[in-house]
Amino acid sequence: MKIERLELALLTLPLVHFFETSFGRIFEKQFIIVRVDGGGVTGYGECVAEQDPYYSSETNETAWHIIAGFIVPRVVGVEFAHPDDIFPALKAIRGHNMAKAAVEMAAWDLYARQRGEPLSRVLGGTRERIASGVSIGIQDSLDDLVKKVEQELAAGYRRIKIKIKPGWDVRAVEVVRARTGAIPLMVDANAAYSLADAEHLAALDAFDLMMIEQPLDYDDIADHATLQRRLKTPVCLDESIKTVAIAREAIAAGACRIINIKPGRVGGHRESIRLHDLCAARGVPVWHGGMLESGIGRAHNLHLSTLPNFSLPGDVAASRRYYQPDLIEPGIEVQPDGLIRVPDGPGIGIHVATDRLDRATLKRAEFTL
Ligand code: OSB
Ligand code: MG
Repeated sequence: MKIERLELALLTLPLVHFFETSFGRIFEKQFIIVRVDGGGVTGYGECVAEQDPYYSSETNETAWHIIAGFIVPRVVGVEFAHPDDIFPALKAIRGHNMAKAAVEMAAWDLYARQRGEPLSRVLGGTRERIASGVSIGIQDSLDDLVKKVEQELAAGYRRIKIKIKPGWDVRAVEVVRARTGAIPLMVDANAAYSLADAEHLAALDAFDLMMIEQPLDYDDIADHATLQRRLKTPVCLDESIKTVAIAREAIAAGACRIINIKPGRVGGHRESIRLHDLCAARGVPVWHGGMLESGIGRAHNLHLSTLPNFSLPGDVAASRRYYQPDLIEPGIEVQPDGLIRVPDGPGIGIHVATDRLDRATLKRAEFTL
């Protein structure tokens, strides 16, 4: 497989509804789409970096800089036997996993399309449908939050995650539990707490949550281990799991009982599969996270979620929850039973509406051999 041409486009898309986490509130998403061409076939990837370096240290500008200046010279015009070989070929570039993943994942789509096989099969997936959950941001009021939860349950979603932060945590969970009953419920703190809050976080143990995601700082494995010893609720790590090696240490330290996999955070599909396999071997369940992706990134997530140890519903919801219209046609839909059917056409198996992509594009660059 050879990438003969690589194109970058920086896009902006308005969100259907604002999204608020402990980092702040956003009304639109800016992101990079990577298009690769080879052998008359096209593949797509999406970079999950955001405008601000809050979720991770990467931003769209750093990703653009790293892809254009350092990744392109190592992949464009280079013959690769398999997309597995791309991440190791980028070893000299330290970090910048979101930039690497965007290119690597586009190459997987290209490879699968060249073979005429769905990406799920090429990745080693074993399911045709995946269980879908939703992530609900911080709202203006607890009433708004309950309304949102009820709306998503009615749409069929199998698991509800609510974002928490100091001042919007125990009470929010208590109200949702009281009003919606024994639903599969979890919370995500996006690193908003410290170990000094352990006592306060232990109050969440009363609500039978599936897990608490990333309560403490993004690089604080040791404190998560201390916290997990004090909580009944399983800790799930997101931001902290930047590499497979860190995951191995986190599991050994008892810092988490569940791991959220986002290919952008670990460098693409190959590293996600390695992380998935490590967790399977250690008896740690995983689920697929989300980064407010457009339909292109979402389709990649859908295919990766077909691997067997993705045993918990992920944040891979219908595309229309975030963007209307989205960049793909038809959109990704959740069935009334809360499952999403994985496209079975070649590659990611979706059609990119290039006219919409062009309209949302702020800047573009092209690289050829
Ligand atoms: O922590 O999982 C997170 C969105 C942006 C950045 C970080 C996170 C999220 C979400 C949304 O929770 C998940 C989704 O795409 O539905
Ligand atoms: Mg998270």
